[in-house]
Amino acid sequence: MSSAIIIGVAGQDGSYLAELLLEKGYRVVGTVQPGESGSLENLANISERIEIVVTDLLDQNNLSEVIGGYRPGEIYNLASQSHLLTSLEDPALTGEISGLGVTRILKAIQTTSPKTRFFQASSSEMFGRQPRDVPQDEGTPFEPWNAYAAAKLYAHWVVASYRRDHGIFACAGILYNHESPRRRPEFVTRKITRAAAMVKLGLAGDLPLGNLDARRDWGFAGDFVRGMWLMLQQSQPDDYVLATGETHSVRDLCEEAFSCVGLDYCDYVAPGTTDFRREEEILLVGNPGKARKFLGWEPVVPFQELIRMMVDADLASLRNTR
Ligand code: G4F
Repeated sequence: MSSAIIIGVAGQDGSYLAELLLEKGYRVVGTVQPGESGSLENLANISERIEIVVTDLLDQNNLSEVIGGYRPGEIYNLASQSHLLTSLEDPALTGEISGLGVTRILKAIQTTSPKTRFFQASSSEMFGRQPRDVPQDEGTPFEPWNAYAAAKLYAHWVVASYRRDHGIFACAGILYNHESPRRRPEFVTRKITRAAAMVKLGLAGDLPLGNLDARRDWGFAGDFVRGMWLMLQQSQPDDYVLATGETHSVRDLCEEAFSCVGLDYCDYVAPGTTDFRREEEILLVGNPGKARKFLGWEPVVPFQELIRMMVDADLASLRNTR
């Protein structure tokens, strides 16, 4: 029986990946960080079928015990403080978890379970504010602009060094924005789909936002976890961009979400009323050509369907809690 540890199983990506691996017949062990065991709602449907272990990315001995204890076929690291602004409130902790934490996992693999295959969630944020190429691919130079991106890049390069110097089967996915009904509401997609549902149900009247012209390459998290799994099934380890290759603006997102509930976003959205990176004019869009060619990976859920799925889920959960 195949086995996997998902580090950070309680988040959006962890829960989708756990479901995918269970469907494929894996034994799944999921880790949560100390103090996190109360927030497992994403796992509600599968909690009986996975084992949960508290693991601390700051503690080398603890990681070695857990990894050496299970010696799984695969480990996926999806743990990080992924909300950009929150991660920058404690940049040292961000570096500890998103950067050094990955080194500790790789060290534990090398010393206790060197045949384990490893996936690391890298981020398109590593390309910085003015990427040389549009769209970006695996050869685009990295120019991280903040502590979150720098920590992710440190981890990305440590993955490459363990692959090259220690023979570990380690892969990194350079992930563009990926969303779902399980996205936390501090991210802009969920903030908007939830607000559209609330306005529709008479629970809110307006939606303060930052820059409506900001653009992102938004895909569905369920498609992305399939890409992660595919990377670990290849004969050789490598890094791949996972992206849709399309961008939409925050304005498109508002238009789409409010139209799902039969409303015009212009009547509710107050742009420029949060100071959310108002100055931002970057064009982050990925070229998933390598993943398509070598992994046979395609994002299946298009933007409109993704937003519809999120609005419908928000409507359903708000109706349930009324
Ligand atoms: O949803 P966001 O907060 O995601 P962001 O910053 O792009 O980060 C996500 O994707 C990255 C990969 O590219 C990951 F590395 C990272 O971990 C995370 O998953 O913001 C999306 C866009 C930004 O341009 C932001 O400036 O929406 C813009 N925006 C405009 N008004 C807003 C708002 N974002 C938020 N969260 N809230 C606003 O009111």
